[in-house]
Amino acid sequence: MNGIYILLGSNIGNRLEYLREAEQLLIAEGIQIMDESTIYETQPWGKENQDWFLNVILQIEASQDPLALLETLLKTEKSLGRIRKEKWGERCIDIDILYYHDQRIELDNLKIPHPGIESRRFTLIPLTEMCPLEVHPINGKNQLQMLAECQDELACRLTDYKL
Ligand code: PH2
Ligand code: MG
Ligand code: MG
Repeated sequence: MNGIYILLGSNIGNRLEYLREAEQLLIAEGIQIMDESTIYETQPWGKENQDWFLNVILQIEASQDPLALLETLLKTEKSLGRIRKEKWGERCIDIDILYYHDQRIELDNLKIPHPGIESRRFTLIPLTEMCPLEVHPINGKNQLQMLAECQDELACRLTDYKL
């Protein structure tokens, strides 16, 4: 992988506004936005009895190492009012690190590449749009291959929303 990729998701309240505010807060933290995917409206994965998400992926540049970046992302979630309840439950904003170049990290609080990438169309579709041929540093597959093999059938709809 060439680059740092983060996934933003929201499924409560004014979802688009949460994504926009998150991006502005990240910029204020000194994070540069290099590229952004289409915003998708996606069926909830993992716990289906909740509202649909808006998801978008950003390719960023940051001087921070992965753990410091995680702290910045958690701080941003907090300042947007995120309250952590259940795993996979509804959230006004979630910001996850998907890839940090070819780094591999396995800590209790941080796994990179994100372990959910291969099993989630809502992640693989925007990644395939942005960097179809970039290779996952552990399984050796590119984003397009992973999408072709993905068993997830939950819907991901293109939207016209802009950050
Ligand atoms: N995030 C989850 C669980 N389920 N489903 C969709 N569609 N989008 C998400 O961002 C999402 C999810 C856990 O973070
Ligand atoms: Mg998440
Ligand atoms: Mg998260």
